[in-house]
Amino acid sequence: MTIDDIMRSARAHNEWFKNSLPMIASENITSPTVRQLLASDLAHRYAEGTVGHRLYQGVKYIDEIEQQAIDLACKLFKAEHVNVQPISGVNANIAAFFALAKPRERLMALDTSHGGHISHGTKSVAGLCDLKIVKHPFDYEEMNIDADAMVSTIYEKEPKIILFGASLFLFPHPIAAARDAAREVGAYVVYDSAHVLGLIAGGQFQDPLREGVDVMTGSTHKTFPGPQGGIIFTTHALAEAVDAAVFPGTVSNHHLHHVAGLAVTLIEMLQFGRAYARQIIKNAQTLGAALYNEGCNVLCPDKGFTESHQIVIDVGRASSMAVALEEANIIANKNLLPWDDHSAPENPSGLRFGTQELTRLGMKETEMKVVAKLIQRVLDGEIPEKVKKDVVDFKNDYQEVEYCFSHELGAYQFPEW
Ligand code: DSN
Repeated sequence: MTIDDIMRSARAHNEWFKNSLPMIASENITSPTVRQLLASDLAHRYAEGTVGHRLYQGVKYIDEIEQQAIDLACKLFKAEHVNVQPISGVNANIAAFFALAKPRERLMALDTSHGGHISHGTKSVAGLCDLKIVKHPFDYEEMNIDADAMVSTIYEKEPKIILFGASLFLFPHPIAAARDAAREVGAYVVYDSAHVLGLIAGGQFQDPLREGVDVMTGSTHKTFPGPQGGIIFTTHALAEAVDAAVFPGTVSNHHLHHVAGLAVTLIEMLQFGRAYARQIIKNAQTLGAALYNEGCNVLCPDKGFTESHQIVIDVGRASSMAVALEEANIIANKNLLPWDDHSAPENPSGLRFGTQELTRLGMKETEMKVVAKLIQRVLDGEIPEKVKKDVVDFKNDYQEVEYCFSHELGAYQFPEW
């Protein structure tokens, strides 16, 4: 392997995505300004500690940037306290669980087969913290937590943390229904906003901090279109415990170039977040309806398919379909559905699509109908290579990042390359 080989692969990747429809629901694309910051000297530095209380010298500008990011996040999310140091959403969850629960206490969370993230289960963060899992009761028809059964389970099992949020996340979760029971059993309410942080920022999904959560964790690169990273929001009362669980608890050095990129994305979202989030959801609902009208088994037709950035189709053989879509340059993922055989997660029946990145590239309802047709042709068995030609032609008109201030760089272009 030479440097040229690596550069060739990276260029090939950029070229592929330039000509593709990226629809993985957990991804997004950053603005040109953020991409410049990601390549800045900030990427090389250490700033262990908190603003004004660092262990190393050389951080006077880093302190300015991190304080700006904190202030902007507090303003955008109307939060009492924010920590911008977790380097991923999983890291944010580790810190939150570490701060709030002791080993062998109970975490009430969604099962992965019901859409829960892997870090909500014993194979990952919950296991690492030695937490005992209590599953949220799940309503297959509603594709949501069964609120009444949840309240009974809270009284019966007395979890220490009641966790909301998911990776397969179509509708807002019943936070308010859990609040009184949580108080009575002494549980903390935590919301993992990783997927929907950008929708919350734009005021278009539920508002967990107003609905009564104690802690909201998130990742900064899904519907929130920033650099990859994590974030934690909490109350003044829990601030010290959460900050200590981040540093020195679970992070040594945070990623300073990402913090700068996050600050810029927060400014972008203060300006454009409402319009962006609204369009993401409109696009998801339009895509769901268009696919449904084409004959696809899109989940939850009676509920308008979705209130988030995601739609899910039950296709039966999702693994081969996801590969066929990829051959047509439509990038999506197979997804376990509640009624699938959980012992064979590699052969699920669902396909999950997110509209947040195509929306960021300027697509609206008209374009979603075209995208639905392209997806449907592949699902109907047309040769992917044939569909790919039309995908490439169509994508050619969507090469700039919208909902931001600068357009000097194309979405897939790097100036130094
Ligand atoms: N696994 C990611 C997703 O696609 O939902 C979240 O980390």
